[in-house]
Amino acid sequence: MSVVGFDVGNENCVIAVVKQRGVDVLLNDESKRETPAVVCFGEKQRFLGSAGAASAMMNPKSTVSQVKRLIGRKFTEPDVQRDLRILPFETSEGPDGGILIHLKYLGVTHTFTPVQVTAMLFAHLKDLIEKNQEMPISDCVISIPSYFADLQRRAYLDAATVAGLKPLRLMHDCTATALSYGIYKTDFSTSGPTYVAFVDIGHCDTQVSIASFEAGQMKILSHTFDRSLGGRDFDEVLFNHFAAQFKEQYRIDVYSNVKASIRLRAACEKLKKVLSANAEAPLNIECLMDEKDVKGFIKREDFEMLASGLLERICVPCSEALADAGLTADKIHSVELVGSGSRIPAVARILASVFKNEPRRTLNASECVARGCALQCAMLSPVFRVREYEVQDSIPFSIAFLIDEAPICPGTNGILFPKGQPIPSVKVLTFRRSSLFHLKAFYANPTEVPAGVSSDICCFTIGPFQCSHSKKTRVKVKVVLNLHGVVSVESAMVMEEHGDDSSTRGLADSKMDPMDIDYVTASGSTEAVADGFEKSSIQHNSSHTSGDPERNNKASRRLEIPVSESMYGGMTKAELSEAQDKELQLAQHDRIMEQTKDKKNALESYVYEMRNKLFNTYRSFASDQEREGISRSLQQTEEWLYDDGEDETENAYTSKLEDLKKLVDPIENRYKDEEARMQATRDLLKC
Ligand code: ATP
Ligand code: K
Ligand code: MG
Repeated sequence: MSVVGFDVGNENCVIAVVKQRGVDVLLNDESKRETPAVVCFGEKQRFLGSAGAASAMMNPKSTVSQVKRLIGRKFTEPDVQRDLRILPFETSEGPDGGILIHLKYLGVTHTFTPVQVTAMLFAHLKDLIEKNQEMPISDCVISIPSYFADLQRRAYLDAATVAGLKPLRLMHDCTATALSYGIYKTDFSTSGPTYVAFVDIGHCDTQVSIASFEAGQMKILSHTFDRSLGGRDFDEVLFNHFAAQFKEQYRIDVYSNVKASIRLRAACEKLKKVLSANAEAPLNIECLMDEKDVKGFIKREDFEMLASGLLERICVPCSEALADAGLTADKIHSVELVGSGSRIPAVARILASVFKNEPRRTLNASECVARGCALQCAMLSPVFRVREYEVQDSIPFSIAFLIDEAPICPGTNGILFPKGQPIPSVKVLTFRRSSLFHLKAFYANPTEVPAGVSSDICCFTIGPFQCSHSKKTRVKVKVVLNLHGVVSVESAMVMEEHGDDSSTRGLADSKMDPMDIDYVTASGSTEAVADGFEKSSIQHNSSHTSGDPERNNKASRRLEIPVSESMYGGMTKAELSEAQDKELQLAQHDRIMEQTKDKKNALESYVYEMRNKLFNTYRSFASDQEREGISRSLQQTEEWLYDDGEDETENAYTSKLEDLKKLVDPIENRYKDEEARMQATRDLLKC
């Protein structure tokens, strides 16, 4: 069993695998440590990862990138609309308000959801590991941004399911980074916690977390973010600058041309990287549009000027992270800078001014997230033994509940899991009810969640249940914030009481106080780690749902009652299994196309190899007649390959190869026999 961590970014994916001696980053099919997060629908097959990036320019409208921006989001969100404007593929609003991606593939228009495209990426990464490890995998830990809303988390889990993966945890990017920072460090001060700020600047976003470290444990104090501030935005600054310049200088409007936009954007990204190491950089693109070659040039200081607005925005989540953690900058022991977007030198400068502390790059900036996920996976997996280490993460958004439209605890706006609540957590609520009721989960504070994110999370229907004498009865509901940061009602139970107690209390409670929190168990990872994650209270509490017989005979009887959930968007079971079938079909088609390509190549090289051997190595083993016959067949096959056989089936290539082999094999055998004879003679002489 392999233990795996995935960091699927907007630009790059990294796979980390735990080996006996440590964590390794897996090389992809191009021997690179990072795999582009690109899915390209080519003429005959899909190209995923690096192959996808390589084919992107040839199929701009059927290449999907930055799908992580779109997963679990609503089409009409202003942020989504802004992203879609720079992405070249076609989209529309789905029936659930989500996003649908339309593209031409194999002659027809196909429609995919972002979940399906994400699943394609997951499946590709899974494939890479399975080829490398030579065994199937499913258990994994996948990183997500801390600002992912419930629906996005569920969408990620669905995508993993479609790809045949089983995430043991969705882990916040910075938490994974903090884990890979803390677990190997043994020199933390013993006189109190050490506070470290992690700043991750990726392609599309910036995330900041402050963690507190003590020997053997790590606790996240705050998660803050700017969801729309990443390397890509710096590219865009350069893009707009040069687009305007070229309009003036060359009279071309890059915005009006999809291919030219893609090429200029890619050139600007390269330029930005060059500027990270050089004081100035040129930009040259041949035949950008209207058959015009363009030339540009920029100094680092001019780039920094153009990007000054972006650079200042980086300070915002940093200050918020300090405030949320209840710390001032001087309490921060160090600032760790990760994510490749942070390689712009000005970023470090601006961070130094916020934290009054020169940021460091102790960690591998592009690999630490995946490495942390792999470590977490090892800790959660029964297969590995990992050093005892406590990871306590938290959610960045307050989650509240309504019971039949009224807040569950009137004084607190119904907040059950406040911002900063440890993940995972379990709370057991007791209500007095006489019939079926609804619990609605929502984000309590619109200013905490990113703009445009709906506050609705999920609606749970508890019941129906029978209530004796139509009096109110106690209903216990177990609400869980699980390891993925997803809320759910795990179970509900009617507590049938005997005697007068129930009726009097029922009356007293009615209307005035529809609910009381019977007992609250917040299980952070303290408990979970102590017992091993396998027995985290989520699972261990679920064991009582069947109700133990001894208790049933006492004063109150527990009866489990049904719970159903209705999402605001997301996939049904049927849609999920349909997507699984579709993915299998697409993958099967790709496999066939790959095999066909291999068989065609094999035939082609056989033709060349044999033609060469026929007139060299095998020359004296074939008669003139044989040689002529074979030569003719080779020639015919070659012509066929360039003509009718250009685009044939796997079988057609295989049978052509077999036909040729039938002709060549007798000669090859004569040669081999002779070789063996000579070897035997040589061996004899040596003795
Ligand atoms: P996200 O975290 O947003 O999902 P990601 O994890 O894929 O995205 P990273 O791989 O961390 O993103 O960073 C990619 C970004 O880093 C790109 O915008 C890329 O242009 C930028 N980048 C890479 N190298 C450099 C460099 N040397 N200088 C400046 N920027 C760079
Ligand atoms: K990444
Ligand atoms: Mg990232």
